[in-house]
This record gives sequence, structure tokens and C-alpha cells, in this order.
Amino acid sequence: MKKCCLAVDIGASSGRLIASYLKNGQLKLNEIHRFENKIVRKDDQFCWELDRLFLEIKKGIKKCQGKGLKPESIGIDTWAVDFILLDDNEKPLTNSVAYRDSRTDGMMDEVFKIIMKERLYLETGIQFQKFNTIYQLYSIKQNNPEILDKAASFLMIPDYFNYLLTGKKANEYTNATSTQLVNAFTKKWDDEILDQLGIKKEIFQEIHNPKTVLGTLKEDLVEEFGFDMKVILPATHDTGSAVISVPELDETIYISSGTWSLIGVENYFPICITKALDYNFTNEGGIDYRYRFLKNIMGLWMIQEVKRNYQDQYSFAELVDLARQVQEFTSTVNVDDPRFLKPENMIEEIQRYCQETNQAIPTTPGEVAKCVYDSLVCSYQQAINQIEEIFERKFEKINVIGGGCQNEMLNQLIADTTKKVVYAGPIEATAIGNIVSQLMAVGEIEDINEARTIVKHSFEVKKFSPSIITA
Ligand code: LFR
Repeated sequence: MKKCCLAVDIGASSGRLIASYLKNGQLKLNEIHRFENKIVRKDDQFCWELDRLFLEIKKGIKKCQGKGLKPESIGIDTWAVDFILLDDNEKPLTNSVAYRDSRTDGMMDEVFKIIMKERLYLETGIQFQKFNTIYQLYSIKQNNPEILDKAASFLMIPDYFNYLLTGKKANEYTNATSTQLVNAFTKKWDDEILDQLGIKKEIFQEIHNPKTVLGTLKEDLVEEFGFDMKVILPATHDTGSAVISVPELDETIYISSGTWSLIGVENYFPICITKALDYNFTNEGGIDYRYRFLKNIMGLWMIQEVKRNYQDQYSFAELVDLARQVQEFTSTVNVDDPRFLKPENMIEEIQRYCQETNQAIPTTPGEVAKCVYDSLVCSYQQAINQIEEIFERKFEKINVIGGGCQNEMLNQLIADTTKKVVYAGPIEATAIGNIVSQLMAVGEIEDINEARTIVKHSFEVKKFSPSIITA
């Protein structure tokens, strides 16, 4: 049996279990299990299927033995901001409502009536997104206060899965910062903010850093799987794990490309200046108390929805091809407009936007797809300008990581538009970041510098240079 560690990486559209081990200084990956993730409608709310996701995690773990693998540890990362409240019998008090649900509509303004926006930013360093945990909790406080009264514990999604595996409750730091309830300087739950909002502090767990060994499996699971293993906290926020595997950050702006495009740089301190607030950049907590100064851009969600609205008649690759064939179509939308967060129909929303802004309306699948890709790159360019303005310097390179970096047309478009060299890879950045954190926790990798060197030597990174356009 080959010893390995297991990364569970669940994004908004799919989840996977990847087994990994070091061989001659290189990281080897073996995908064990892949499954779909999606938002479903339940009791009139958009929700995640947490029970099914946990079954998929167990299914993946069980597949290891048949593949000759013996996992020594497991780490879980997922998207951020969403959570579950448990009562004092450890039972979930609500459906696991997804951040795209409309329950947070108007909640930002309600919170700002109590805490000034500027103060929230100064204390937490976190961007204003209407779906942040703070606004989700405040919506419960306003509309279903009895739920918060009954709540005994607050766990974010990976914390909840870790609890199901080990029986131990803990909040992991990188994901906790995405709530907008953690103080960026003390790195603890911000009691003043919680007091002011009337959310009881007792439900929050102690915050633990990535690389913490949380425990081992519960007895019934050891019996079910036939083996025990350590449960280790990686950066449980997927973006936190992804950025760990950017091989080189010198002169580099990264784009973690998936359902969202997260564009930014790594820092050793939070930047909470007015300009950063105005441009709505975030300072999310990272491993070793590094900060991700970045911006959320609507990302491939736009094209995922377009594909779904065309009843999956076209694959992603076909949509790229169709977009490539279109000439002379230049309409773009502001992808960051909240109207694109969860529209009834993405294609129609894009068309309506173009009509309202007096642009040509995309009608063919190729035109719609081209409009999405061009619009995304427009937003990347704007974010890059803002980063360069705040840092008062130019960045030479862009490193696109994550599943979206396989889109070569998009990579080339980014290079041509920004006139910067684009590096694409690693594709499985999030799972890799998760794995190296586990290996750091057990001392097989010394530190993040060694981790990044290993990533650099283990995975292919493709280079896209800006095309020279001749007149
Ligand atoms: C990416 C991500 C982003 C977060 C968004 C919502 O998967 O985690 O970092 O802003 O999803 O949780």
C-alpha cells in the first residue's frame, strides 16, 4: 500500500478527492473521485446538498484501498462564506443556504445603519460582497431571530465536514476571515462587531490556523473505512489553498480562475486604505498570516450559466470555438454588476444589459460567449490598473491558476489585452495547496518556500506572450 495524503477540494460546480505523495522531490497527484456540486432549490431557498457532499467524501475515502493507497491524512477545502448553525444536540438548525440566495438582499445597508462601512473595512479588511457571512447572519437575526437564539455552534462548511469526521469543532482561520467578522489585526473574532449586531459570541469556535492537526477519525468511521488517519486543516478556503501553489509571486499578479476569478497579490500585512475600500479589494487571511489582497470578479460562473441556459447543447470547448469564430462583435457587460450573481437566465440578462447600454445584442451562442470572455478580460484589466495604482508600480507577469487556466483562448486574450506575459498552471492549484499544507503540518515539507519550489518542479506551466499586433 502506497502512503499518501488526501485533498478534498469542493468548488461551487464540482468536488474531487485527490491522493498525493512526494517522489524524488516531486508531488504526484492521483484523482480518486470526482462529483458534481450544484445549488438546489429547497423550501424556497437556494441551498447546498451537504449530506450528499459528505457521502461523496466518504465514497472517495473508501475508493483508496482498492487503488492500493493508504491515506495518512486528509484535508478539506471548499468555497468560503457559507456556514451551518448547530443546536445543542449538534443538529443543523437550517438548510445549508447558499450565498447566491436572495436572503441577503438589502442586508448590507441594514448592517451599515449600525456599523459604519469604513469602520467595518478598517477592522476586518474584507471586501463588501452582499453574500458575506456577516450579512447572511444578520438576515437570520432580522427574519428568524429564534434560530440564532437556539444556535449553539457556528461552523463553516469545511469546519462542519471536519466535525463530522472527527467530532471536533473548530473554525479555521483563512475561511473565518471571509465572514467579515474577524479582526484583520488581532486575527480573532471581532467581539465589538458581534456585540453591535447582537450576534452571540458563544457560537463561534476557537480559530485554528492552517497546518493544525485537528484530530483523527471518529471510531465509527474507522470501522467503516477499515483505517484511521489524521484530519489536518489546510487553508480551508479554496482560494487560500490555491494561492499557496502560485509557484512564483515576484512581479506577479495571480488570477485564481474557477467559478470566480480572484485577482490579486500576496502581502504580509492588510491594506485598508481608502482607495482599497473604494475599489473594493479584500485582505483575506492566508497561511502564515499572509494576506490575499484581491478582488472577486464574476468569473466562469457567467459561462457556466450560459452553457446551462443553452440546455448543455454546447460543451465549454465548443463555446470557446464558437466565440473564436465571431468577428466584429464588441459588446461587453460589467460582469461585476450584482445582476449577474444569480439571474433567472444569464443569456437574457446579458442581452438586456447590452440593450440598456445601447450596444449590439448578442444573439448567437458564439456572440454570447465572446461577450462573456471579452467582458471578463475587461474587468481583469481594470482590476490590474487598480492594483498597479495602489502599489504605485507595474507588475510584469500574470499567473492564472485553477481549472480556468486550461482555456487557452482566454489566456491569450488576457496576454493581448494586458500586454503582460501570462503563465497558466497549475490546474489543480487548490488541491495542491491543500496537500502541501498537510505535508508541512507533518514536517515532510519545511515551509511555504519549499512548498512553492516543489510545486514549480512538479507541474507544467504554459507561457502566453502578448501577440505583436501590426497595423
Ligand atoms: C471561490 C470562492 C471565493 C469566494 C467565493 C464565495 O471558490 O471561495 O474566494 O469569494 O467562492 O465563497
